[in-house]
Amino acid sequence: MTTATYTVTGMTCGHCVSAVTEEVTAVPGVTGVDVDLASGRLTVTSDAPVDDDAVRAAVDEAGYELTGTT
Ligand SMILES: [Cu+2]
Repeated sequence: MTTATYTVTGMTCGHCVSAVTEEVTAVPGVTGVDVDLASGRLTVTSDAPVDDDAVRAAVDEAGYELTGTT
């Protein structure tokens, strides 16, 4: 199992959190998504490492911006 953490900006409420969670959950290989609204931290769990660009595209699709990877 792999866990990757990213920073997302632009989220302001629970709706934003669900939008990001929904889009990122749809990325192939992703098994778990956790979003912390206060810090903008996005934690993605997967069986194998997921392409950062795929996560970035999913966050973009939700209407927000992935500004960092950690
Ligand atoms: Cu919102």
